[in-house]
Amino acid sequence: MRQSHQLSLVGLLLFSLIPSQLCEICEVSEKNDINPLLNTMINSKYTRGTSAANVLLSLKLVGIQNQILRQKMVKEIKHIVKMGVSDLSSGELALIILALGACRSPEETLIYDYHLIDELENKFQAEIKNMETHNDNPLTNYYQLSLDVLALCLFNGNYSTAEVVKRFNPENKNYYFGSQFSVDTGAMAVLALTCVNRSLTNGQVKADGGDLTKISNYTKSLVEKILCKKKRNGLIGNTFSTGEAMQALFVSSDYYNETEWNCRETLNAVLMEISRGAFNIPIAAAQVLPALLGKTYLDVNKDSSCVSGSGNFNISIPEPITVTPPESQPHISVNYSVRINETYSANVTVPHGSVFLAVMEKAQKINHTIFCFTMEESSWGPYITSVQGLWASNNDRTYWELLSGGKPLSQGAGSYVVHNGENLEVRWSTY
Ligand code: CBY
Repeated sequence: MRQSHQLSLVGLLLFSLIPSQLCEICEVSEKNDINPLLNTMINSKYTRGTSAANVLLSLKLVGIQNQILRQKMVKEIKHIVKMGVSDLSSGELALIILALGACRSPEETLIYDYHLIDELENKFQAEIKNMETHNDNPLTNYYQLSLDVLALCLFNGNYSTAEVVKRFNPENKNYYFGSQFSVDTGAMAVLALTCVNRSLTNGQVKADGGDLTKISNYTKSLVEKILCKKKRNGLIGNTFSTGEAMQALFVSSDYYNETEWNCRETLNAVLMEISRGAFNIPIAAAQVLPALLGKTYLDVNKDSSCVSGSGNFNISIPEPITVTPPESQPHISVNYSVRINETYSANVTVPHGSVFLAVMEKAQKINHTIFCFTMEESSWGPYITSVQGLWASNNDRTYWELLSGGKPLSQGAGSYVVHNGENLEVRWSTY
C-alpha cells in the first residue's frame, strides 16, 4: 500500500474514534473551573447538619483529600449523631449515612456504633405509615424517600422491594409540585431505583421478576420526564437540579438514546452557571460537584471511585470578604405582597443588595399583624413556615411560595437578591 494511502487510513481511523470519545468524556477538563465550588464549601462559616453531610459526601466522591475540610465536616456530623438522631428527618439521616459510609474511611464505624441503619429503617417505615394515614403524603417528600431507599440499598439495610414498587410509580403525585415534575426528585428516585435494580439483578435481594420489570419501566419513564425538562441552554430543570439530573442520566444510559442527551452541552451550561457565581452556598456547590467529575451517589461503595487522584486541586486561601459600611449603601424600594385569598401589599425600602428575607423583615416591622412570619433553618437557608399565623403543612401539601413578578423563584428567601422596583410576593399555595 502506498504511504499516502496508509496515512489516510490512519487518519480515517483516528477520525472515527473522535466522536465516540467526545461522547464518553463528559467531565471538567480544566480543574480550575471547579475551584469556586471548593471555595464555597471551604469558606462557609455555617456548614451545618445536612449541609455538612452533603459536603462530605461530595468531597469523598470526587477524591478531594483536604483533611482540614473533611475533618471539619466529620466533626459536625459526629456532633449531630451523638446528640441523637431522633430529631432528624429520614432524608437527613440517609445523607449522613451516605457521607459517613462513603469510601471506607474511619468514620464509617459511627454508622454501626450508633445503629444508624436500624434508625433509618424505622424512619422510612414512619414515612410509609404517614402516607397510609394522610392521603398518600409522606412525612417529608419523595426526594427524601428516594435518599432513604438509596442509603438502605447501598448499605444493606432492610426495605421491601414490593413497597418500593408500590410507591415509586412515576405517575405518583409526590413527583410533582403543582403540575410541574420535580427534576431533583425524579433524579434521586432514578438513583435509588437503579441501586434496587442492581441488587435484584445480582441476586443480593430476592424478588419476583415482575418487580424487576416494573422497576425498569419506572426508571425509563422517569428518565423520559427528566429529559423533557432539558432547556435550550443545556440545563435540566433549573441550575440547582442539573447536577443531580446528570447523575441520574449517567447511571441510566440503557434507557435513552445517545442522541437524546448531549452531556457536554449540559456540562458547559453548568460551568457557565459556576462562573456566574450561582452555586454560592455550600449545599448547592456540594450537590453539583460529583456530576462534574463523572461521579454519582451510586459510587459510594466503589473503592476505586474515591481515590481518583483529584487530590491536588488548587484550593486557594479564602479571600477576605469586603463589607461595605451600611451608611454608604444606596437604598432600593420594592413592592411586597402577602397573598392568601386577599392580597396585602406594602412598599418596602431596603439597602441595595438585600435578599428577599430582608424585605419580609422590614415589612414585618412596618405592620406586624399583616406581615409577621416564622421561618426554619434548612440546608438551603431559611424556609418560610408561616405568614400571618398560617402554617405550611406537609400533610396538606401547603406551603408559602416565593414569587417575583408573578413567577416562582428558584432560590429561597435567604439567597434571592431583590431589585429596585420589583414586585415580590409570598403566596399561600398547594403543591
Ligand atoms: N431535601 C429536601 O427535602 C428538599 C427536596 C426538594 C425537592 C429540593 C428543592 C431539592 C434538593 N436538591 O434539595 C424540595 N425543594 C422540596 C421537597 C420542596 C417542598 C418542601 C416541603 C416538603 N414536602 O418537604 C416544597 C414546599 C414544594 C418546596 N420545596 C418549596 C420551595 C420554596 C420555598 C419557599 C419557602 N416557603 O421558604 C422555593 C423557594 C420555591 C418557591 N418559589 O417558592 C424552593 N422550594 C426552592 C427554590 C428550592 C430550590 C432551592 C434552590 C436554591 N438555590 O435555594 C431546590 C434545590 C429545593 C431545595 N427547593 Co424546594 C429545587 C430547585 O430549584 N432545583 C433533603 C434534605 C435532607 O436536605
